[in-house]
Amino acid sequence: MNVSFEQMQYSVKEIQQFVTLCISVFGNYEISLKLIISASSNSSETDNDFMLCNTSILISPAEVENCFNITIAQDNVVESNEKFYVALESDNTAIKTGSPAAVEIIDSTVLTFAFNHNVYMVTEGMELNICISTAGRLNRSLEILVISYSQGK
Ligand SMILES: [Ca+2]
Ligand SMILES: [Ca+2]
Repeated sequence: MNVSFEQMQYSVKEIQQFVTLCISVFGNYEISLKLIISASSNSSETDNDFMLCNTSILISPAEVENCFNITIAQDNVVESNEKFYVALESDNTAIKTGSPAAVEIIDSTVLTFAFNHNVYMVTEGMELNICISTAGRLNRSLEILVISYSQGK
């Protein structure tokens, strides 16, 4: 009998929180079969960018499809898209497993900057301290330009 992923490529946005992979089952058998699921990362890190909740699944007789979820972490880091591979294995030689499926995680972290206040007041001759708050993280440094202009008299 043969088991293989329905799609060779899956794509998920980080914000969607999980991706569903489905396996097609071809062939007849009379007992439940255990399949081992493993993931290997290319650019993403296991348990950091995604979590494989189940490392095995049981396929019952007469089942022609079995789906499972992989949790995708919303890590709040602005980064490139990441990719990992999911493979099926079985220790039963009667089961033929198809090729691994690739999952691409599309980054959805947005970096935002804001001043802590809309209006600042300062006495003449004193120094004004302005703070900027950020949401989202970058794994490299970034230069932002601050400009000032005057309004009114
Ligand atoms: Ca990530
Ligand atoms: Ca991210």
